Formats: sequence, structure tokens, C-alpha cells
Amino acid sequence: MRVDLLSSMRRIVLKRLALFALLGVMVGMGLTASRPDTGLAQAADPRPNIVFILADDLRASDLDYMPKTNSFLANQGVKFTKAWVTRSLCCPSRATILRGQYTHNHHVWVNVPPAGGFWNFYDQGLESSTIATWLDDAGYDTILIGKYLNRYGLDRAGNYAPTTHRPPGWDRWYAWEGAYPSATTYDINENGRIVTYQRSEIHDTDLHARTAEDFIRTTAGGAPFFMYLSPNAPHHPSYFAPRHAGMFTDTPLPRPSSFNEADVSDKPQWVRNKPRLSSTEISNLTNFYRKRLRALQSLDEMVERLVTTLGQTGELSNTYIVFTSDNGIYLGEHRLTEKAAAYNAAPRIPLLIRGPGVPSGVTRSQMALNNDLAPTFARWAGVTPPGFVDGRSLSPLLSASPPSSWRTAFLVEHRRSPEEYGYVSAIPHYDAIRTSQYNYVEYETGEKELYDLNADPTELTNIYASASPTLIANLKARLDALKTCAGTGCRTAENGG
Ligand SMILES: [Ca+2]
Ligand SMILES: [Ca+2]
Repeated sequence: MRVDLLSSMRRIVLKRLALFALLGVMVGMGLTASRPDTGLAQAADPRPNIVFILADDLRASDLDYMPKTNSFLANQGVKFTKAWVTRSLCCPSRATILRGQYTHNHHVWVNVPPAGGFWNFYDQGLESSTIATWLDDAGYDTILIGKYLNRYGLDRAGNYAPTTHRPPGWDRWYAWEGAYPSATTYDINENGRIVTYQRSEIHDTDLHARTAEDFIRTTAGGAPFFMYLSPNAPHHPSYFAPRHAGMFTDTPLPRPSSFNEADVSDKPQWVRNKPRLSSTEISNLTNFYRKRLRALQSLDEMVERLVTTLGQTGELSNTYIVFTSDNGIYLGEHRLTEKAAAYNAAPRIPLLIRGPGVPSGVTRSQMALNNDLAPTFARWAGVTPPGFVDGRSLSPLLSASPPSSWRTAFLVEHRRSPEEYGYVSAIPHYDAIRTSQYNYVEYETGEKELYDLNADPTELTNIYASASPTLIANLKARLDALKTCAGTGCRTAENGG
């Protein structure tokens, strides 16, 4: 694989031509003369910057331990209280984020080839149309920092094989080589040059923060930018900076009523096969949780650093900042310690958005999905997304008075692959529909689950066997429509139409 230099150069030339043309028009109209102090280029292109921060395996509840993020983003913007991923696994979710599609439409089902991973995304040619190419073609300065897709920097067999590949649409590229690198060193593909860093010299999240700050300082006042900032934190092994080592040494593991669920006789066989967590397992989970919280602190500090830098460079008032995660994870709920199941702690994600015109310190309870992110960014940039996009722009929910009608259901899907890690293979294929009141799951085994989220928000009692046939029929019909939906059809199916 090689960087497509000609294509990159063409994009840069086109971008400059577009800017000069716009400048010419605006100078001709006298639009730049009235703002002599703001910088010519900035006055020439009023479109907003977009800073997209994508954590890895961050649970919505982890925000409780990120005070700066709450202060600079939640309190200055909108907090979505019901944000979800449609497939709770790293690579499928990231493919969804890049393309705005449900997994059944991009087919990146798992983290490894052939059914998933970077190689699947690459082989299908999906890199040719992503949020990066749409915004790049529209003249945005685009940069990716951090994790791209699982198996990037590994060969198809999973062996470490650093690559200089830079996908189309990215003007600057600071991507992780490999998945979750060693405790001592890590490699970054910096615009085609592979650079090795010592963890003892700089923590990876701190490096990403520095790269992001440098980028903002050098590009401020130029073309609008799109930054895709994707740190490893707090994903296992949850490396943290030495300065955070003394924190959270006594913090207890969250224990919702679903923790180590005592009675799983209502649940499908794959859950019933799991014994209750032992005291050793709970102790290990507690240590893992504390490491995660420590790892989050560099992320929290990064948010403050970005907001400060944007303020100092005069860009803050014209920048959307989006903070979210590719999926959550179970920390003992229903005896689980992984992701990919349909119970709420894993598909549930945090989502915070601040930016121009976005009200401060308000919450939204409408369903927001990971396939909404790309069309939202496109809307902000004035770009019409391709017809294959299943999600919808969240911008109506960011106004002071959001619309009364919105999606009333969405699809959560899962396929296992024999090549995937053992724990994922434990969960049979399923499709699930989540409405405001119900979570209804159909497994390939024929097993079904139904939870009434009003009466049983932690999903302790599967009521499928006793539910009314009408309710089941309605949920099944809506699920069937969602399972095969595409584009506009998904939005119609989600609306119940
Ligand atoms: Ca993840
Ligand atoms: Ca139960």
C-alpha cells in the first residue's frame, strides 16, 4: 500500500483554488474589508471547525470521573443522556462512525479479517467515501490522530507490520500502528514516517494532545479543519501517565442491581453458561476499573488543553467539539466483562457536543446513534452526505427548541466470527430493537429476550414469555424492517413509518 500522492496533491490544489475563488468573491463584495483584524483566510471561510474526540471503550458513567470534560463540554453544551452505538465493538463502530451506516450495510462485522478489521474496510474500498473524504473535498483541512481501525499496522494474520498507508481524505495522519501496543514503546505513522515513542518519555494520550495543540496553532485562521482525535484511553490495558498513579486507589467498582446477576434463568444459554463472578474476578475487575479511571485523566486534561488552545487562537467560538466513545463495556453487569451484548451498559455511550449556537448545560434524551455522527459533521460543513448514509444529522437537537418528532427505535446488531476472540464467539448472532420502553432481542438460536426498561431499567427479568402477543408482533415487525434497512429506509423504519 502506498499513499496516493497524486490524489493528495490534487486535493490540496483544489482546496487552494476553492479558497482563492471564495476570497475573490468576498473581496469583490467588500466582505473582508470590514474585518481587517480577524485574518483574511478566516474571514474568507466562515464554516466551523470540528474537533471530534473518540474515546475507546469509555462507559457513559465514566464521565463522572472527568471533571474538566464536564466543565468545558457538558456545562458549555448539550449532553445526550441516551446515546448508543448500533454494534458494540471497536472496529464495527468505527466503520459506522466513518461512514454513517449500520453494520449490516458496511459489513465490517468484527475486529479481524476476513469478516472485519481494517483489512475488511480496505478491501471493500470503503475508504474512498468517508466523513474525511466528504469534508476534504469540501475544502476542510482534515487530520486523524490516534487509533484508526483495528488491525491497521498489522498484517492479515495479525502480525505487527507497520504501514505508511494513509487513506484518502486525510491531509494529515498521525495513526497508531498496531492495536494496543506494548508497555514500553509505541509507533505512530506521522504523515508517512513511522516514529517510535518511549512510553517513559511521553504517555500516548499526552502525545496526541500535543499533536492536536500543534495542529490547531499552525492552522488557526486558515481553512476550517476537521480533527478526528482518537486516543486509546481507557481501553485495556489502560496505560496511564505516571502523574496519575496515586489516584482512585480506593474507588469501588460500580455495583448496579445487574452486577453479578444472581438469577440468570431468564436469560439465553450463552449467559446461563457463565458462572457468577468469583471474588478474585471481582478484585481483578476493580483493579481494571481503577486503571481505566487513571487512564481517563490524561483524556480529561486533553479536553481542557484543546479548549484552551482554541480560545487562545480565536477559534473556539467557531468550533464544534464532540466527545464520545466507540462503545461501552460491561464491568460485571449480568456476570459479563466484555462488550457486544445488547444489555444497556455496552451499547450505551457518552455524547457531549458544544459549539456555535449550541445551548449550554442542557440535556437531550432523544436517541442519538454512532451512525448520526458523520451526517452531523457533514451538515455543519454544508456538505450533503451520500445516499448510503443511514444516520441523521443531530443538529436539530442542538437548537434551543428541538423538534417534537424524532426516531423512536433503533437497531443493535451482532455477528460472531470464528476468527474473532473467544469471548465474542460466545454470543450467538442477534438483532435487537431498542425503543424508549423496550429492549427486544432475537438470537440465531431462536432464543428471545424482552425487557421493559421502565419497570426494569437494569434488565434483570426477561418478560418475553409473558408479554402480550401484540406487543411482540409490533416489536418483531419493526425489528424486521430495521434489520435490512438502508439509507432513507432506516430513518423511516426508526420513525415507525
Ligand atoms: Ca472500543
Ligand atoms: Ca435475571
